[in-house]
Amino acid sequence: MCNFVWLKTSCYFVLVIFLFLSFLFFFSFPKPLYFIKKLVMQFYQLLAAVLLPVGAVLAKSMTSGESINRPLAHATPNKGWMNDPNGLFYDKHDDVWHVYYQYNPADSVWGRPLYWGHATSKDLTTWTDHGAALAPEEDIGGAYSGSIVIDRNNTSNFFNESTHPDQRVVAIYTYNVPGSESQYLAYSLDGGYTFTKYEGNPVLDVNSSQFRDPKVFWHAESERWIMVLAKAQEYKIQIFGSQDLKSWDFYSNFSHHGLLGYQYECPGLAKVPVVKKTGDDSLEEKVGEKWVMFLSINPGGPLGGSFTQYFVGDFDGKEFIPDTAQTNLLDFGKDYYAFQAFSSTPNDDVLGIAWASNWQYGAHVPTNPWRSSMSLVRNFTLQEFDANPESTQLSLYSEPIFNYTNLNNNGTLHRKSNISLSKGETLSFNMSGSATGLLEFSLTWKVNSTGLGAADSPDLSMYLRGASDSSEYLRLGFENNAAAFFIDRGHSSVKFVDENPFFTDKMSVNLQPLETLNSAEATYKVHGIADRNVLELYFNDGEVTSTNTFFFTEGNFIGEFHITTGVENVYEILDFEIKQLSLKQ
Ligand code: KTE
Repeated sequence: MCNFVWLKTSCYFVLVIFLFLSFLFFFSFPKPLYFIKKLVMQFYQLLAAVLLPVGAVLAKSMTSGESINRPLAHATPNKGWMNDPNGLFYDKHDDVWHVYYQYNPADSVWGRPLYWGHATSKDLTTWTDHGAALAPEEDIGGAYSGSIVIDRNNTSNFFNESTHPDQRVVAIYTYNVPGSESQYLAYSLDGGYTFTKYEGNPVLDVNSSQFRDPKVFWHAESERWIMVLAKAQEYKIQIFGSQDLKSWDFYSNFSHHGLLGYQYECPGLAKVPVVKKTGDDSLEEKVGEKWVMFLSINPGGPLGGSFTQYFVGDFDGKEFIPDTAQTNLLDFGKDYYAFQAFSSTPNDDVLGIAWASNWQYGAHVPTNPWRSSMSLVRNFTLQEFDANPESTQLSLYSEPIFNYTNLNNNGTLHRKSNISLSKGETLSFNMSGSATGLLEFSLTWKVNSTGLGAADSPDLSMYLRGASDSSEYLRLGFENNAAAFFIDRGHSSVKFVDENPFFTDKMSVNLQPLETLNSAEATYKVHGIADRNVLELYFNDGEVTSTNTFFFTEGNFIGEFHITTGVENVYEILDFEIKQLSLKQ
């Protein structure tokens, strides 16, 4: 699809070069032919006035059909519909990461028969799509969400020595037909590419139509497989235990916690390392572990539609006990849902992915012939977070896995100096020449609030503008009086952005200082990755995140980054770097 872009660009290029060369040629004419030159020049001006826009329309018409704003470093299905991440696992033997997903290959909206799609990666950044891996029993059915475990000790007895212990893949998923949801097993003898259904399915059936999304893990302390799954509309996360993945004993309910919304979905339970920053804040040392219960809600999210929350507590092998009554948002954006953690990660790191969309509008976003992408993989740890001057909380911090191995750096612009921005001054970075749509940036700024009155626009703003049409842009920024970072994704000529009533265009995130220098000065940091139609923002080294899709006209990739302020002597850019990246072919 990207050769369409080159086709469009090269049409333009040839046209401009041809006009330029012919102007040069006629300028060199001797004086006596001046009147001919004048006539010809007028002809060329007329030609340019007509051809260039026509060329653009022609070129664009050649690119319609396949949407060319497909993200480069976020997993997307080649075609069809994607939601929830499923069955995430790391194959230690082949050093391959596997992502499955809720998949409708027949259309770019959710529908039955619903499959598990499959993608793999060696770098957790670039993905290869393998299409459908797990099919429902009947066309009226759906292989709904679930998880995968590596049954190294063959407790299920599905395997023999011919399957390497690191590749003894067992999927546990909900088989849904209208009116019934029960839990099924399928195992793979080829490392997760094809599956055989267990002939004893279902392994867990409580005669319910709202009983789904099993997340299973091995609990070494009790030597049991533990399953958490949703009794969705009773607001229960039910916990079961098993020795062989086939027979399950009910252990406990974790119910009516957090925001209930319409229903519970896609729960997860993971043991998360507690880390402390040491010395110069770059190193982290592990000081303990706590258990985290993840839970998705849809609809009923605080920003509308879907969202994922989490609770911090302990797990004794049967029951999850939260430390407090507090629930937490896993991400403060609109497009981070159905989070799932990987199985069998190195060092048992807690790495996970969410669906980068929202049920409120996911079926209407203007991409084709596919819809939705996954988020980047994030590495989660628990750290002390100073919520306010008198309280600290144990909070999830996340760091994006953004591996450059298979990416080209198309150019880095870096301003590492203390730049005090004066009112209305703009710091501009232009990378439009080779806009790929994949940008990574990092900005650390300092606020001196002594100069801050009730000014009319006390903000620090960043404008991320389209390379070929700068009237389409994202506006991000920080406002010290509100102690909040804002995201504005409403400036686009794409109809969906303007017309969809749920595609919230302005959001914000409460942002406390990364470092308080004194009573008047503090520093803040944002690390962002924009990938054609998804923007992930990590604040203060991952203390809080906001993930949002955005949609510009096809091919109008972000190429300009402008930083400006509406007040005098308040904001200082301590460090700014921006990288433009592309895929290695
Ligand atoms: C699906 O809209 C319904 O019909 C649910 O709210 C979506 O449910 C099915 O997607 C989820 C999971 O609970 C299901 O297993 C899966 C969450 O595609 O997105």
